[in-house]
Amino acid sequence: MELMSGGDILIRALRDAGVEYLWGYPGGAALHIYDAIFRQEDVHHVLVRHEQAAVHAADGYARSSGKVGAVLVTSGPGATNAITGIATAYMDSIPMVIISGQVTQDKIGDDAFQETDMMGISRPIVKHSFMVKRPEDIAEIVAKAFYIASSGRPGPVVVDVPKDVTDPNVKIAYKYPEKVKIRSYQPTTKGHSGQIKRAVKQLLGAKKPMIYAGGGVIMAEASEQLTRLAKLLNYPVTNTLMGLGCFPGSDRQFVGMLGMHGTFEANTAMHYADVILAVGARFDDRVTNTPSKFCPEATIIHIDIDPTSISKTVPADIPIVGSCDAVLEEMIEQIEGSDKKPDHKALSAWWQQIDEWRNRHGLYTASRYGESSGSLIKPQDVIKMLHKVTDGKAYVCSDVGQHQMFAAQYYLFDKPRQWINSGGLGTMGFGLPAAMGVRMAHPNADVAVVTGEGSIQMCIQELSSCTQHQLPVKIITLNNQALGMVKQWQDMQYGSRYSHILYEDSLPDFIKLAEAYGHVGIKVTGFDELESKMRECFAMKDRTVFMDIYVDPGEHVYPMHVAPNGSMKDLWLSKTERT
Ligand SMILES: Cc1ncc(C[n+]2csc(CCOP(=O)(O)OP(=O)(O)O)c2C)c(N)n1
Ligand SMILES: [Mg+2]
Repeated sequence: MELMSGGDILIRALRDAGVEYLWGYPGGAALHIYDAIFRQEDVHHVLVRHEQAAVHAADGYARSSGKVGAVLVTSGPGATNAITGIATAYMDSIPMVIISGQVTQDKIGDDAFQETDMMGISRPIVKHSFMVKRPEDIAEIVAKAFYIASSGRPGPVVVDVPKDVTDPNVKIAYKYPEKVKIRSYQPTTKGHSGQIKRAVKQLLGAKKPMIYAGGGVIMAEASEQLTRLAKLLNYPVTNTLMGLGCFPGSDRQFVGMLGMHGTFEANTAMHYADVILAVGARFDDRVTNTPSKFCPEATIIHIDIDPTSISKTVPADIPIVGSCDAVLEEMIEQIEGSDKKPDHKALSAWWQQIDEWRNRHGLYTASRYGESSGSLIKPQDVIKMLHKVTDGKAYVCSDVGQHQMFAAQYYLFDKPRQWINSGGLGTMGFGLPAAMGVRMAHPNADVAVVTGEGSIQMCIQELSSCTQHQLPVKIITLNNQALGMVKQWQDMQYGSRYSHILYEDSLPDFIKLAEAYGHVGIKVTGFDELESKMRECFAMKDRTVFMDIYVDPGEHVYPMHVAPNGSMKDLWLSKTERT
Protein backbone atom coordinates (compact mmCIF):
# COMPACT_ATOMS: atom_id res chain seq x y z
CA MET A 1 0.00 0.00 0.00
CA GLU A 2 1.26 3.47 -0.96
CA LEU A 3 2.39 5.66 1.95
CA MET A 4 1.26 9.27 1.72
CA SER A 5 1.37 12.48 3.74
CA GLY A 6 -1.75 14.02 5.26
CA GLY A 7 -1.77 16.76 2.59
CA ASP A 8 -1.62 14.20 -0.21
CA ILE A 9 -4.26 12.07 1.49
CA LEU A 10 -6.60 15.03 1.76
CA ILE A 11 -6.43 15.79 -1.95
CA ARG A 12 -6.63 12.11 -2.92
CA ALA A 13 -9.69 11.74 -0.70
CA LEU A 14 -11.30 14.77 -2.35
CA ARG A 15 -10.68 13.13 -5.71
CA ASP A 16 -12.22 9.89 -4.47
CA ALA A 17 -15.20 11.84 -3.15
CA GLY A 18 -15.79 12.99 -6.74
CA VAL A 19 -14.36 16.51 -6.57
CA GLU A 20 -13.53 18.03 -9.96
CA TYR A 21 -13.08 21.63 -8.86
CA LEU A 22 -11.79 23.04 -5.61
CA TRP A 23 -12.32 26.77 -5.22
CA GLY A 24 -9.82 28.36 -2.90
CA TYR A 25 -7.20 30.80 -1.75
CA PRO A 26 -3.85 29.83 -0.19
CA GLY A 27 -2.11 30.85 3.03
CA GLY A 28 0.25 29.64 5.77
CA ALA A 29 -1.84 26.98 7.47
CA ALA A 30 -2.85 25.49 4.12
CA LEU A 31 0.60 25.42 2.54
CA HIS A 32 1.19 21.66 2.84
CA ILE A 33 -2.21 21.13 1.22
CA TYR A 34 -1.39 23.53 -1.61
CA ASP A 35 1.87 21.69 -2.22
CA ALA A 36 -0.10 18.46 -2.47
CA ILE A 37 -2.40 20.11 -5.04
CA PHE A 38 0.62 21.15 -7.09
CA ARG A 39 1.84 17.56 -7.31
CA GLN A 40 -1.30 16.00 -8.80
CA GLU A 41 -3.68 16.56 -11.71
CA ASP A 42 -7.03 15.11 -10.71
CA VAL A 43 -8.48 17.88 -8.58
CA HIS A 44 -8.47 21.25 -10.34
CA HIS A 45 -7.94 24.15 -8.00
CA VAL A 46 -9.58 27.42 -9.05
CA LEU A 47 -7.96 30.52 -7.58
CA VAL A 48 -10.39 33.32 -6.74
CA ARG A 49 -9.72 36.83 -5.40
CA HIS A 50 -11.56 36.62 -2.09
CA GLU A 51 -12.60 33.60 -0.01
CA GLN A 52 -16.26 34.68 0.02
CA ALA A 53 -16.22 34.26 -3.75
CA ALA A 54 -14.67 30.78 -3.45
CA VAL A 55 -17.64 29.66 -1.41
CA HIS A 56 -20.22 31.33 -3.68
CA ALA A 57 -18.55 29.77 -6.73
CA ALA A 58 -18.66 26.31 -5.18
CA ASP A 59 -22.26 27.10 -4.27
CA GLY A 60 -23.19 28.05 -7.85
CA TYR A 61 -21.52 24.86 -9.06
CA ALA A 62 -23.52 22.82 -6.54
CA ARG A 63 -26.86 24.52 -7.22
CA SER A 64 -26.57 24.16 -10.97
CA SER A 65 -25.19 20.61 -11.07
CA GLY A 66 -26.58 18.87 -7.98
CA LYS A 67 -23.04 17.85 -7.00
CA VAL A 68 -21.26 18.82 -3.79
CA GLY A 69 -19.25 22.06 -3.97
CA ALA A 70 -15.73 22.04 -2.52
CA VAL A 71 -13.71 24.90 -1.03
CA LEU A 72 -10.25 25.30 0.46
CA VAL A 73 -9.22 28.30 2.57
CA THR A 74 -6.46 29.06 5.00
CA SER A 75 -6.89 29.75 8.71
CA GLY A 76 -7.77 33.05 10.37
CA PRO A 77 -8.82 35.69 7.82
CA GLY A 78 -9.19 33.07 5.09
CA ALA A 79 -11.65 31.18 7.23
CA THR A 80 -13.56 34.25 8.41
CA ASN A 81 -13.83 35.58 4.85
CA ALA A 82 -15.57 32.33 3.95
CA ILE A 83 -18.25 32.76 6.63
CA THR A 84 -20.76 34.80 4.57
CA GLY A 85 -20.56 32.21 1.82
CA ILE A 86 -21.09 29.36 4.26
CA ALA A 87 -24.10 31.10 5.84
CA THR A 88 -25.51 31.69 2.35
CA ALA A 89 -25.21 27.98 1.52
CA TYR A 90 -26.61 26.96 4.90
CA MET A 91 -29.75 29.08 4.57
CA ASP A 92 -30.52 27.56 1.16
CA SER A 93 -29.52 23.96 2.07
CA ILE A 94 -26.69 23.69 -0.46
CA PRO A 95 -24.38 20.66 -0.33
CA MET A 96 -20.84 21.84 0.22
CA VAL A 97 -17.60 20.86 1.97
CA ILE A 98 -15.30 23.63 3.18
CA ILE A 99 -11.75 22.66 4.13
CA SER A 100 -10.14 25.28 6.35
CA GLY A 101 -6.48 25.29 7.33
CA GLN A 102 -5.80 25.66 11.04
CA VAL A 103 -2.70 26.42 13.13
CA THR A 104 -0.81 23.40 14.46
CA GLN A 105 -2.56 21.60 17.31
CA ASP A 106 0.09 22.53 19.88
CA LYS A 107 -0.72 26.23 19.24
CA ILE A 108 -4.53 26.05 19.31
CA GLY A 109 -5.82 28.32 22.06
CA ASP A 110 -2.61 30.40 22.19
CA ASP A 111 -3.88 33.27 20.00
CA ALA A 112 -1.32 32.05 17.50
CA PHE A 113 -0.74 33.93 14.24
CA GLN A 114 -3.82 33.57 12.05
CA GLU A 115 -5.59 31.43 14.58
CA THR A 116 -9.33 31.68 14.72
CA ASP A 117 -11.80 29.23 16.17
CA MET A 118 -13.37 28.18 12.87
CA MET A 119 -15.33 25.36 14.49
CA GLY A 120 -16.86 27.83 16.94
CA ILE A 121 -17.46 30.67 14.49
CA SER A 122 -19.10 28.47 11.89
CA ARG A 123 -21.09 26.26 14.29
CA PRO A 124 -24.52 27.95 13.84
CA ILE A 125 -24.22 28.02 10.05
CA VAL A 126 -23.06 24.51 9.21
CA LYS A 127 -24.89 21.22 8.98
CA HIS A 128 -21.91 19.60 10.69
CA SER A 129 -18.22 20.19 11.31
CA PHE A 130 -15.11 18.14 11.93
CA MET A 131 -11.72 18.96 13.38
CA VAL A 132 -9.13 16.52 12.04
CA LYS A 133 -6.69 15.41 14.70
CA ARG A 134 -4.62 12.69 12.98
CA PRO A 135 -3.67 12.06 9.35
CA GLU A 136 -5.10 8.54 9.78
CA ASP A 137 -8.57 10.07 10.11
CA ILE A 138 -8.53 12.31 7.03
CA ALA A 139 -9.97 9.93 4.44
CA GLU A 140 -12.82 8.82 6.65
CA ILE A 141 -13.68 12.36 7.70
CA VAL A 142 -13.71 13.54 4.07
CA ALA A 143 -16.01 10.67 3.10
CA LYS A 144 -18.33 11.45 6.02
CA ALA A 145 -18.30 15.17 5.24
CA PHE A 146 -19.41 14.57 1.64
CA TYR A 147 -22.06 12.09 2.76
CA ILE A 148 -23.50 14.46 5.36
CA ALA A 149 -23.37 17.47 3.02
CA SER A 150 -25.31 15.71 0.27
CA SER A 151 -27.77 13.44 2.09
CA GLY A 152 -31.01 14.26 3.87
CA ARG A 153 -31.51 18.01 3.88
CA PRO A 154 -28.22 19.09 2.28
CA GLY A 155 -25.95 21.71 3.80
CA PRO A 156 -22.38 22.91 4.25
CA VAL A 157 -19.88 20.87 6.27
CA VAL A 158 -16.66 22.39 7.58
CA VAL A 159 -13.50 20.30 7.93
CA ASP A 160 -10.88 22.14 9.97
CA VAL A 161 -7.38 20.81 9.34
CA PRO A 162 -4.51 21.78 11.68
CA LYS A 163 -1.24 22.19 9.82
CA ASP A 164 0.57 19.36 11.63
CA VAL A 165 -2.00 16.87 10.32
CA THR A 166 -0.81 17.57 6.76
CA ASP A 167 2.93 17.45 7.61
CA PRO A 168 4.78 16.12 4.52
CA ASN A 169 7.22 14.20 6.72
CA VAL A 170 4.59 11.99 8.32
CA LYS A 171 3.46 9.28 5.91
CA ILE A 172 0.80 6.69 6.37
CA ALA A 173 -1.25 4.27 4.29
CA TYR A 174 -4.22 5.64 2.33
CA LYS A 175 -7.57 3.96 2.05
CA TYR A 176 -10.82 5.66 1.05
CA PRO A 177 -13.80 4.08 2.83
CA GLU A 178 -16.08 2.11 0.52
CA LYS A 179 -19.17 2.92 2.53
CA VAL A 180 -20.03 5.56 5.07
CA LYS A 181 -22.17 4.66 8.03
CA ILE A 182 -23.03 7.06 10.79
CA ARG A 183 -25.16 5.48 13.45
CA SER A 184 -26.55 8.74 14.81
CA TYR A 185 -27.43 10.13 11.38
CA GLN A 186 -29.86 8.25 9.18
CA PRO A 187 -32.14 10.57 7.22
CA THR A 188 -35.60 9.23 6.38
CA THR A 189 -36.26 8.93 2.67
CA LYS A 190 -39.47 6.95 2.34
CA GLY A 191 -42.56 8.70 3.66
CA HIS A 192 -45.08 7.10 6.04
CA SER A 193 -47.60 5.23 3.84
CA GLY A 194 -50.53 5.89 6.17
CA GLN A 195 -49.84 9.62 6.11
CA ILE A 196 -49.51 9.56 2.33
CA LYS A 197 -52.89 7.81 2.12
CA ARG A 198 -54.49 10.50 4.29
CA ALA A 199 -52.87 13.20 2.18
CA VAL A 200 -54.11 11.69 -1.09
CA LYS A 201 -57.65 11.52 0.31
CA GLN A 202 -57.53 15.20 1.24
CA LEU A 203 -56.02 16.14 -2.11
CA LEU A 204 -58.68 14.32 -4.10
CA GLY A 205 -61.44 15.87 -2.05
CA ALA A 206 -60.16 19.41 -2.57
CA LYS A 207 -62.33 22.07 -4.16
CA LYS A 208 -59.77 24.86 -4.15
CA PRO A 209 -56.37 23.14 -4.13
CA MET A 210 -52.91 24.69 -4.42
CA ILE A 211 -49.53 23.05 -4.87
CA TYR A 212 -46.87 25.16 -3.14
CA ALA A 213 -43.42 23.87 -4.13
CA GLY A 214 -40.04 25.05 -2.88
CA GLY A 215 -36.32 24.53 -3.27
CA GLY A 216 -36.51 21.11 -1.64
CA VAL A 217 -38.10 19.78 -4.82
CA ILE A 218 -35.06 20.86 -6.81
CA MET A 219 -32.62 19.53 -4.21
CA ALA A 220 -34.37 16.15 -4.22
CA GLU A 221 -34.41 15.99 -8.03
CA ALA A 222 -38.18 15.67 -7.73
CA SER A 223 -39.23 18.18 -10.41
CA GLU A 224 -40.30 15.42 -12.76
CA GLN A 225 -42.54 13.82 -10.10
CA LEU A 226 -43.96 17.19 -9.04
CA THR A 227 -44.82 18.07 -12.63
CA ARG A 228 -46.38 14.65 -13.22
CA LEU A 229 -48.52 14.95 -10.08
CA ALA A 230 -49.66 18.48 -10.96
CA LYS A 231 -50.55 17.40 -14.49
CA LEU A 232 -52.40 14.32 -13.28
CA LEU A 233 -54.58 16.45 -11.03
CA ASN A 234 -54.67 19.67 -13.09
CA TYR A 235 -54.11 21.63 -9.87
CA PRO A 236 -52.53 25.11 -9.84
CA VAL A 237 -48.84 25.35 -8.90
CA THR A 238 -47.00 28.19 -7.23
CA ASN A 239 -43.27 28.25 -6.47
CA THR A 240 -41.20 29.90 -3.79
CA LEU A 241 -38.23 32.02 -4.79
CA MET A 242 -36.06 28.93 -4.27
CA GLY A 243 -38.41 26.59 -6.10
CA LEU A 244 -38.62 28.47 -9.41
CA GLY A 245 -38.06 26.09 -12.30
CA CYS A 246 -39.19 22.95 -10.49
CA PHE A 247 -42.44 23.30 -12.45
CA PRO A 248 -42.29 24.90 -15.93
CA GLY A 249 -42.75 28.67 -15.56
CA SER A 250 -44.39 28.96 -18.95
CA ASP A 251 -47.02 26.30 -18.22
CA ARG A 252 -50.64 27.45 -17.88
CA GLN A 253 -50.92 25.70 -14.51
CA PHE A 254 -48.16 27.88 -13.10
CA VAL A 255 -49.63 30.88 -11.32
CA GLY A 256 -46.29 32.53 -10.55
CA MET A 257 -44.14 32.94 -7.48
CA LEU A 258 -45.84 33.44 -4.11
CA GLY A 259 -44.83 35.54 -1.13
CA MET A 260 -43.71 39.10 -0.54
CA HIS A 261 -43.18 39.86 -4.23
CA GLY A 262 -45.26 37.00 -5.58
CA THR A 263 -48.07 37.41 -8.06
CA PHE A 264 -51.53 38.65 -7.11
CA GLU A 265 -53.05 35.41 -8.37
CA ALA A 266 -50.65 33.10 -6.47
CA ASN A 267 -50.99 34.95 -3.17
CA THR A 268 -54.77 35.35 -3.45
CA ALA A 269 -55.29 31.72 -4.47
CA MET A 270 -53.16 30.56 -1.54
CA HIS A 271 -55.22 32.66 0.84
CA TYR A 272 -58.52 31.14 -0.28
CA ALA A 273 -57.31 27.58 -0.91
CA ASP A 274 -58.95 24.71 0.97
CA VAL A 275 -56.11 22.19 0.58
CA ILE A 276 -52.45 23.09 0.24
CA LEU A 277 -49.83 20.58 -0.77
CA ALA A 278 -46.52 22.08 0.42
CA VAL A 279 -43.53 20.23 -1.02
CA GLY A 280 -39.94 20.98 0.01
CA ALA A 281 -40.92 24.45 1.18
CA ARG A 282 -40.47 25.86 4.66
CA PHE A 283 -43.21 28.47 5.17
CA ASP A 284 -40.67 31.20 5.68
CA ASP A 285 -41.71 34.73 6.59
CA ARG A 286 -41.16 36.07 3.08
CA VAL A 287 -43.89 33.64 1.97
CA THR A 288 -46.43 33.65 4.78
CA ASN A 289 -46.56 37.34 5.68
CA THR A 290 -48.23 37.14 9.13
CA PRO A 291 -48.17 33.41 10.02
CA SER A 292 -51.37 33.55 12.10
CA LYS A 293 -53.23 34.87 9.05
CA PHE A 294 -51.72 32.36 6.65
CA CYS A 295 -54.23 30.44 4.53
CA PRO A 296 -57.03 30.45 7.12
CA GLU A 297 -59.25 27.96 5.27
CA ALA A 298 -56.67 25.39 4.28
CA THR A 299 -55.82 21.87 5.32
CA ILE A 300 -52.06 21.77 5.01
CA ILE A 301 -50.15 18.74 3.80
CA HIS A 302 -46.42 19.23 4.21
CA ILE A 303 -43.76 16.99 2.65
CA ASP A 304 -40.20 17.66 3.81
CA ILE A 305 -37.09 15.60 4.40
CA ASP A 306 -36.24 17.66 7.47
CA PRO A 307 -38.61 16.94 10.38
CA THR A 308 -37.58 20.21 12.06
CA SER A 309 -39.03 22.16 9.12
CA ILE A 310 -42.48 20.75 9.69
CA SER A 311 -44.83 22.92 11.79
CA LYS A 312 -41.93 25.29 12.50
CA THR A 313 -43.88 28.46 11.66
CA VAL A 314 -47.25 27.19 10.43
CA PRO A 315 -48.80 23.99 11.82
CA ALA A 316 -49.17 21.17 9.29
CA ASP A 317 -52.33 19.05 9.35
CA ILE A 318 -50.75 16.12 7.55
CA PRO A 319 -46.96 16.05 7.97
CA ILE A 320 -44.97 13.65 5.80
CA VAL A 321 -41.27 13.29 6.51
CA GLY A 322 -39.41 11.90 3.54
CA SER A 323 -37.61 12.67 0.33
CA CYS A 324 -39.82 14.67 -2.04
CA ASP A 325 -39.18 12.37 -5.01
CA ALA A 326 -40.05 9.16 -3.13
CA VAL A 327 -43.13 10.63 -1.44
CA LEU A 328 -44.49 12.21 -4.64
CA GLU A 329 -43.93 8.96 -6.52
CA GLU A 330 -45.97 7.07 -3.93
CA MET A 331 -48.69 9.73 -4.07
CA ILE A 332 -48.89 9.43 -7.84
CA GLU A 333 -49.23 5.64 -7.57
CA GLN A 334 -52.03 5.96 -5.02
CA ILE A 335 -53.87 8.59 -7.06
CA GLU A 336 -53.63 6.50 -10.22
CA GLY A 337 -54.89 3.47 -8.34
CA SER A 338 -57.74 5.29 -6.66
CA ASP A 339 -61.40 5.15 -7.74
CA LYS A 340 -61.87 8.68 -6.51
CA LYS A 341 -61.07 11.44 -9.02
CA PRO A 342 -60.61 15.17 -8.55
CA ASP A 343 -63.87 17.12 -8.32
CA HIS A 344 -63.99 18.45 -11.89
CA LYS A 345 -66.85 20.84 -11.32
CA ALA A 346 -65.25 22.47 -8.30
CA LEU A 347 -61.88 22.52 -10.03
CA SER A 348 -63.14 24.25 -13.13
CA ALA A 349 -64.84 26.91 -10.97
CA TRP A 350 -61.53 27.34 -9.11
CA TRP A 351 -59.59 27.72 -12.36
CA GLN A 352 -62.13 30.23 -13.59
CA GLN A 353 -61.62 32.25 -10.42
CA ILE A 354 -57.83 32.04 -10.72
CA ASP A 355 -57.96 33.11 -14.36
CA GLU A 356 -60.11 36.05 -13.39
CA TRP A 357 -57.47 37.09 -10.81
CA ARG A 358 -54.76 36.51 -13.38
CA ASN A 359 -56.49 38.71 -15.94
CA ARG A 360 -57.22 41.42 -13.41
CA HIS A 361 -53.77 42.02 -11.93
CA GLY A 362 -51.47 39.34 -13.35
CA LEU A 363 -47.83 40.13 -14.01
CA TYR A 364 -47.90 38.41 -17.36
CA THR A 365 -51.35 39.16 -18.67
CA ALA A 366 -51.80 42.77 -17.59
CA SER A 367 -49.41 45.29 -19.10
CA ARG A 368 -49.40 47.35 -15.94
CA TYR A 369 -45.74 46.76 -15.11
CA GLY A 370 -42.71 47.62 -17.19
CA GLU A 371 -43.53 49.75 -20.19
CA SER A 372 -40.36 51.13 -21.64
CA SER A 373 -40.24 53.74 -24.32
CA GLY A 374 -37.52 55.61 -26.18
CA SER A 375 -34.81 56.40 -23.67
CA LEU A 376 -36.69 55.06 -20.63
CA ILE A 377 -35.83 51.47 -19.76
CA LYS A 378 -38.06 49.69 -17.28
CA PRO A 379 -36.12 47.04 -15.34
CA GLN A 380 -38.87 44.47 -15.96
CA ASP A 381 -38.33 44.86 -19.69
CA VAL A 382 -34.62 44.08 -19.35
CA ILE A 383 -35.51 40.70 -17.86
CA LYS A 384 -38.11 40.04 -20.54
CA MET A 385 -35.47 40.90 -23.14
CA LEU A 386 -32.95 38.60 -21.46
CA HIS A 387 -35.51 35.81 -21.72
CA LYS A 388 -36.08 36.58 -25.39
CA VAL A 389 -32.40 36.83 -26.32
CA THR A 390 -31.43 33.64 -24.45
CA ASP A 391 -34.58 31.80 -25.54
CA GLY A 392 -35.41 31.17 -21.88
CA LYS A 393 -32.51 28.72 -21.66
CA ALA A 394 -29.82 30.62 -19.76
CA TYR A 395 -28.64 29.95 -16.25
CA VAL A 396 -29.59 33.12 -14.45
CA CYS A 397 -27.56 33.97 -11.35
CA SER A 398 -28.76 36.89 -9.37
CA ASP A 399 -27.56 39.26 -6.71
CA VAL A 400 -29.89 40.75 -4.13
CA GLY A 401 -32.30 43.64 -4.48
CA GLN A 402 -35.02 44.81 -6.84
CA HIS A 403 -33.23 43.30 -9.84
CA GLN A 404 -33.40 39.88 -8.13
CA MET A 405 -37.16 40.12 -7.72
CA PHE A 406 -37.66 41.31 -11.30
CA ALA A 407 -35.59 38.36 -12.53
CA ALA A 408 -37.60 35.94 -10.37
CA GLN A 409 -40.89 37.40 -11.60
CA TYR A 410 -40.17 37.76 -15.29
CA TYR A 411 -37.70 35.17 -16.51
CA LEU A 412 -40.19 32.26 -16.25
CA PHE A 413 -37.81 29.40 -15.61
CA ASP A 414 -38.82 26.16 -17.29
CA LYS A 415 -36.13 23.91 -15.82
CA PRO A 416 -34.86 23.21 -12.32
CA ARG A 417 -31.35 24.47 -11.41
CA GLN A 418 -31.60 27.29 -13.98
CA TRP A 419 -32.28 29.99 -11.39
CA ILE A 420 -29.44 30.55 -8.94
CA ASN A 421 -29.94 33.07 -6.16
CA SER A 422 -29.36 33.63 -2.48
CA GLY A 423 -32.88 33.28 -1.13
CA GLY A 424 -32.51 32.67 2.58
CA LEU A 425 -29.61 34.93 3.51
CA GLY A 426 -30.06 37.44 0.68
CA THR A 427 -26.35 37.93 0.12
CA MET A 428 -25.35 40.85 -2.07
CA GLY A 429 -22.18 39.84 -3.92
CA PHE A 430 -23.40 36.30 -4.59
CA GLY A 431 -24.20 36.64 -8.29
CA LEU A 432 -20.86 36.96 -10.09
CA PRO A 433 -18.90 34.28 -8.20
CA ALA A 434 -21.91 31.93 -8.29
CA ALA A 435 -22.00 32.39 -12.06
CA MET A 436 -18.34 31.38 -12.26
CA GLY A 437 -19.24 28.10 -10.56
CA VAL A 438 -22.21 27.59 -12.85
CA ARG A 439 -20.09 28.15 -15.93
CA MET A 440 -17.50 25.64 -14.68
CA ALA A 441 -20.28 23.07 -14.24
CA HIS A 442 -21.81 23.90 -17.66
CA PRO A 443 -18.95 24.97 -19.93
CA ASN A 444 -21.10 25.61 -23.02
CA ALA A 445 -24.12 27.23 -21.44
CA ASP A 446 -25.21 30.86 -21.49
CA VAL A 447 -24.68 32.11 -17.94
CA ALA A 448 -26.10 35.51 -17.00
CA VAL A 449 -25.60 37.49 -13.82
CA VAL A 450 -28.56 39.75 -13.13
CA THR A 451 -27.24 42.33 -10.72
CA GLY A 452 -27.43 45.89 -9.49
CA GLU A 453 -24.73 48.54 -9.45
CA GLY A 454 -24.72 48.07 -5.66
CA SER A 455 -24.43 44.30 -5.45
CA ILE A 456 -21.89 43.85 -8.23
CA GLN A 457 -19.41 45.98 -6.30
CA MET A 458 -19.46 43.52 -3.40
CA CYS A 459 -17.47 40.87 -5.30
CA ILE A 460 -16.33 42.82 -8.34
CA GLN A 461 -12.75 41.65 -7.86
CA GLU A 462 -13.87 38.34 -9.36
CA LEU A 463 -13.77 39.93 -12.80
CA SER A 464 -10.10 39.04 -12.50
CA SER A 465 -10.89 35.36 -11.84
CA CYS A 466 -13.12 35.40 -14.95
CA THR A 467 -10.09 36.52 -16.95
CA GLN A 468 -7.71 33.95 -15.50
CA HIS A 469 -10.06 30.99 -15.84
CA GLN A 470 -11.76 32.14 -19.05
CA LEU A 471 -15.27 32.27 -17.69
CA PRO A 472 -17.36 34.17 -20.24
CA VAL A 473 -20.31 35.08 -18.04
CA LYS A 474 -22.64 37.92 -19.06
CA ILE A 475 -23.18 40.56 -16.41
CA ILE A 476 -26.53 42.27 -16.82
CA THR A 477 -26.50 45.25 -14.48
CA LEU A 478 -29.82 46.95 -13.83
CA ASN A 479 -28.25 50.27 -12.95
CA ASN A 480 -30.80 52.38 -11.07
CA GLN A 481 -28.01 54.39 -9.43
CA ALA A 482 -29.20 53.46 -5.96
CA LEU A 483 -29.54 50.67 -3.45
CA GLY A 484 -32.94 50.31 -5.01
CA MET A 485 -34.63 47.82 -2.71
CA VAL A 486 -33.67 49.87 0.35
CA LYS A 487 -34.83 52.99 -1.45
CA GLN A 488 -38.18 51.32 -2.11
CA TRP A 489 -38.64 50.64 1.61
CA GLN A 490 -37.59 54.19 2.42
CA ASP A 491 -40.18 55.42 -0.09
CA MET A 492 -42.90 53.22 1.36
CA GLN A 493 -42.20 53.40 5.07
CA TYR A 494 -39.92 56.37 5.74
CA GLY A 495 -41.44 59.22 3.77
CA SER A 496 -38.77 58.98 1.03
CA ARG A 497 -36.05 60.02 3.45
CA TYR A 498 -33.18 58.49 1.45
CA SER A 499 -30.73 57.57 4.15
CA HIS A 500 -27.46 56.44 2.57
CA ILE A 501 -28.67 54.68 -0.54
CA LEU A 502 -27.19 57.05 -3.11
CA TYR A 503 -23.59 57.26 -4.29
CA GLU A 504 -23.27 60.97 -5.15
CA ASP A 505 -21.49 60.53 -8.49
CA SER A 506 -19.00 58.07 -7.07
CA LEU A 507 -20.10 55.13 -9.21
CA PRO A 508 -17.19 53.83 -11.27
CA ASP A 509 -17.23 53.79 -15.04
CA PHE A 510 -18.14 50.10 -15.31
CA ILE A 511 -17.19 49.98 -18.97
CA LYS A 512 -13.63 51.08 -18.28
CA LEU A 513 -13.52 48.81 -15.25
CA ALA A 514 -14.57 45.79 -17.32
CA GLU A 515 -11.98 46.72 -19.93
CA ALA A 516 -9.30 47.06 -17.26
CA TYR A 517 -9.86 43.41 -16.41
CA GLY A 518 -9.66 42.45 -20.09
CA HIS A 519 -13.40 42.16 -20.69
CA VAL A 520 -15.97 43.87 -22.90
CA GLY A 521 -18.14 46.67 -21.52
CA ILE A 522 -21.44 47.74 -23.10
CA LYS A 523 -23.44 50.70 -21.88
CA VAL A 524 -27.16 50.96 -22.63
CA THR A 525 -29.18 54.07 -21.94
CA GLY A 526 -32.15 53.70 -24.30
CA PHE A 527 -34.75 51.00 -24.75
CA ASP A 528 -34.44 51.24 -28.52
CA GLU A 529 -30.88 49.87 -28.36
CA LEU A 530 -31.44 47.23 -25.68
CA GLU A 531 -32.21 44.26 -27.91
CA SER A 532 -29.39 44.77 -30.38
CA LYS A 533 -26.82 45.35 -27.62
CA MET A 534 -27.97 42.35 -25.64
CA ARG A 535 -27.78 40.18 -28.73
CA GLU A 536 -24.27 41.50 -29.34
CA CYS A 537 -23.38 40.59 -25.74
CA PHE A 538 -24.56 36.99 -26.01
CA ALA A 539 -23.05 36.58 -29.47
CA MET A 540 -19.58 37.01 -27.93
CA LYS A 541 -19.49 33.39 -26.79
CA ASP A 542 -15.99 33.42 -25.35
CA ARG A 543 -15.95 36.86 -23.72
CA THR A 544 -16.98 38.06 -20.32
CA VAL A 545 -19.27 41.02 -21.01
CA PHE A 546 -20.39 43.70 -18.58
CA MET A 547 -23.66 45.33 -19.65
CA ASP A 548 -24.33 48.52 -17.73
CA ILE A 549 -28.02 49.19 -18.34
CA TYR A 550 -29.51 52.42 -17.05
CA VAL A 551 -33.02 51.66 -15.83
CA ASP A 552 -35.82 53.81 -14.43
CA PRO A 553 -34.54 54.83 -10.96
CA GLY A 554 -38.06 55.44 -9.69
CA GLU A 555 -39.38 51.92 -10.24
CA HIS A 556 -40.63 49.75 -7.38
CA VAL A 557 -41.16 46.00 -7.26
CA TYR A 558 -44.83 45.06 -7.14
CA PRO A 559 -46.85 43.26 -5.96
CA MET A 560 -45.59 43.64 -2.40
CA HIS A 561 -47.04 42.26 0.80
CA VAL A 562 -48.57 44.82 3.10
CA ALA A 563 -46.82 44.75 6.47
CA PRO A 564 -47.13 44.50 9.41
CA ASN A 565 -50.00 42.16 10.21
CA GLY A 566 -51.05 41.59 6.61
CA SER A 567 -52.22 38.25 5.24
CA MET A 568 -50.96 36.83 1.96
CA LYS A 569 -53.69 38.49 -0.05
CA ASP A 570 -52.93 41.96 1.33
CA LEU A 571 -50.80 43.48 -1.39
CA TRP A 572 -49.61 46.75 -2.78
CA LEU A 573 -50.17 46.56 -6.54
CA SER A 574 -48.56 49.88 -7.37
CA LYS A 575 -47.44 53.02 -5.55
CA THR A 576 -51.07 53.96 -5.00
CA GLU A 577 -53.20 50.78 -5.26
CA ARG A 578 -53.82 48.19 -2.58
CA THR A 579 -55.90 45.05 -2.62
C1 LIG B 1 -24.31 41.94 2.08
C2 LIG B 1 -25.60 42.67 2.13
N1 LIG B 1 -25.64 43.92 2.68
C3 LIG B 1 -26.80 44.59 2.72
C4 LIG B 1 -27.96 44.05 2.24
C5 LIG B 1 -29.28 44.83 2.30
N2 LIG B 1 -29.77 45.12 0.94
C6 LIG B 1 -30.71 44.37 0.34
S1 LIG B 1 -31.06 44.87 -1.22
C7 LIG B 1 -29.97 46.15 -1.10
C8 LIG B 1 -29.77 47.09 -2.27
C9 LIG B 1 -29.14 46.41 -3.43
O1 LIG B 1 -28.78 47.38 -4.38
P1 LIG B 1 -28.48 46.99 -5.87
O2 LIG B 1 -27.54 45.85 -5.91
O3 LIG B 1 -28.11 48.19 -6.64
O4 LIG B 1 -29.88 46.41 -6.35
P2 LIG B 1 -31.27 47.16 -6.64
O5 LIG B 1 -32.15 46.92 -5.46
O6 LIG B 1 -30.97 48.60 -6.85
O7 LIG B 1 -31.79 46.47 -7.86
C10 LIG B 1 -29.35 46.15 0.15
C11 LIG B 1 -28.38 47.16 0.59
C12 LIG B 1 -27.86 42.74 1.71
N3 LIG B 1 -28.93 42.09 1.24
N4 LIG B 1 -26.68 42.10 1.64
MG1 LIG C 1 -29.31 49.54 -7.69
